[in-house]
Amino acid sequence: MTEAPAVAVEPPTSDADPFATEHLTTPEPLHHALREAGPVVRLSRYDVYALARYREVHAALVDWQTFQSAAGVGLANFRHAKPWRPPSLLLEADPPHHDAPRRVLREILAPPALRRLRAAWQPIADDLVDTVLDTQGTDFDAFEALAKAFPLRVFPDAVGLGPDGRDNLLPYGNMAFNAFGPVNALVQADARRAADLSAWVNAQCARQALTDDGFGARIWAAADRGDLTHEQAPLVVRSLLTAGVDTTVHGLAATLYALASHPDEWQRLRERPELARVAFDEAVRWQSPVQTFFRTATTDVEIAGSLVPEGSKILMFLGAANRDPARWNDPDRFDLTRDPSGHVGFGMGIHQCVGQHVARLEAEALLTALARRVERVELAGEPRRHLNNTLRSFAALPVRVRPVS
Ligand code: QZP
Repeated sequence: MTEAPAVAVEPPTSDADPFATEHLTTPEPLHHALREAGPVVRLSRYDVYALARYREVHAALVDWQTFQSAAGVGLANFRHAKPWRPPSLLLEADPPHHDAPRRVLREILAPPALRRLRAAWQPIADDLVDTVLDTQGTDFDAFEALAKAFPLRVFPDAVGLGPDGRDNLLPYGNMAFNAFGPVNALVQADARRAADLSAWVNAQCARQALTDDGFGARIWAAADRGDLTHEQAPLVVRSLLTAGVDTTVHGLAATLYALASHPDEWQRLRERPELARVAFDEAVRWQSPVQTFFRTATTDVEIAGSLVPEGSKILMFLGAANRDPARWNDPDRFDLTRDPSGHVGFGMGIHQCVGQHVARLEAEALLTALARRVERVELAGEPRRHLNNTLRSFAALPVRVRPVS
């Protein structure tokens, strides 16, 4: 990215609505059209700029000085519009404010801190798969039975939540991820429960609501040490509850969908269970459970010859970048022999998903359990999508399995 030049080309314009049902349901044709149209495309409907090629998405993600987050990473510009909730100290902040909360959460969610969870989660995943096979037989909904059930069994306990109201977690996240988009029918449908869901989540962030051995307690302990203020602590807990549930549920669903629809890749995983991590990352590349988010230009900036004015919202298409043929060989293929590292499904740069090690641990435990007990897995019907302005989500994933005899 460079300073704005004296002469800049007008970027091509599209009147497509990326948040329309058609594109949320099947995003690939729009992604292809946006990549082909040019490195920057103006979306006239929302007066924002779109990046869909890997090179520009990656460059914008790593340039936090030019592409800020503090004006919000949704369509709403916090410079002019009041956010729907107090901004996240991580997601909706830039350095230097971003740094302390990020450092605290990075330590708490780093691989060494997760070793105990690795040991604890594998038997829980094994038990879940056993129970599903015993009680539901060979045909079941892998979204409900596995992708949803496993994170909800392990993650709220790891945070240290109490037993009541956990069924609010997915609807709260669904609302938060819709809120990054325009105020369309998806956002309006959430409005009825918004106040109650927010009140419940906010109450769970209080110190006395959390057990003394979870991620939540460790955030409060960081405040006692002076690494955060006591006013910041509940908002950092809120980030775990917002970003840590729906993302992993739909990320695991994407992985199970990929494997169920690619029998040769399932066989490869069966032969080499250590491929579980690659399978998850390749599925995150291939489906991009987080499809889009925005940045805001802090200055007039030239992107590949086009001027993007100061204050503009810039929509980054992670899913399009993750299938850009200029970056990936045979990008539409789900392929466990490729190296998916460098995908932008977890973002890139200073905001890159701080919970990704937790997500990978959940995926490893669940895929390892399944690969031990299931010889074959295939789709038993069309998967059903759930529409969300940001998340590529599932409502049902019917599968048929052949258990190991
Ligand atoms: C959501 C938060 C892909 C991101 C938009 C996911 C996300 C990250 C952080 C938060 C929420 O801090 O609340």
